Amino acid sequence: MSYKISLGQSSASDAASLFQQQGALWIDQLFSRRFVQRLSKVYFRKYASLSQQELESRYACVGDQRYMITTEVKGKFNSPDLYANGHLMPILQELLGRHFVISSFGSVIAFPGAGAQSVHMDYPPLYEDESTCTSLPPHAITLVVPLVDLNEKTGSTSLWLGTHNRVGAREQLQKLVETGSRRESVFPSAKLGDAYLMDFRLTHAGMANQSEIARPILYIVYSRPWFDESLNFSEQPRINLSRKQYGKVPKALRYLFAGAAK
Ligand SMILES: O=C(O)CCC(=O)C(=O)O
Repeated sequence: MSYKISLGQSSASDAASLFQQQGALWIDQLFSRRFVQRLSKVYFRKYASLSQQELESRYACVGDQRYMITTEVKGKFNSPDLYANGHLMPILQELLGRHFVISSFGSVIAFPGAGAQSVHMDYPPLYEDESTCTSLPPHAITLVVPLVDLNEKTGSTSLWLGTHNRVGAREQLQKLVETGSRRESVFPSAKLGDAYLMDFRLTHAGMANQSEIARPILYIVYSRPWFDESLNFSEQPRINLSRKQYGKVPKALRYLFAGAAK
């Protein structure tokens, strides 16, 4: 079964139920290509030119030549078109309930020559018992917005569909870490404007960047309001939103940033 949808052909509840089955959803042209081109231009100017020393002192290294950068929520990045996309909000509401918030907001950049990332889940399981974890609805979902076209050269994200709700996925993950095999995974060849969602429990890994250009992806993690993601952020803030920029968030959407340090 495919995990890709086109807007206009799927209702929010169809999209949500496909996501629930697969643990991932690739949404064709969720954003306009032009909008993402603008984000990409700003991102490359501000972040892709940081020296290795700057990157290492400020941000987590999440693989070979791969860094997690908390991008400033400012200018084009401080836009409801990005963090409160009108097509996405109803899908997230179905999956995370009405009171979800933005848990973290940043990017992962893989520089040319970066090797494949080690296979992982984004967070340790909430409960020891695997069948408890797999029977629960999602508690956190990552929205990935590629800032270049993703393909086998630039490298996408390998996804093991269905692992978010499958008993046995923990054991499988251990084996994948040992073997490095990508055989049972799929990857979205997402074009600028496309986006994909991943359940926090999904097994996945960034692919190698075999191209000559840096490959950044923006991510926004949406979660239930009680979820605390701080384990992933020992080296940097989860969200970089100044008081001034918070003032630019429309009042009706400020609840999304309830967890941002201001
Ligand atoms: O680089 C990617 O495609 C995925 C990155 C990722 O999954 C992570 O850093 O947790």
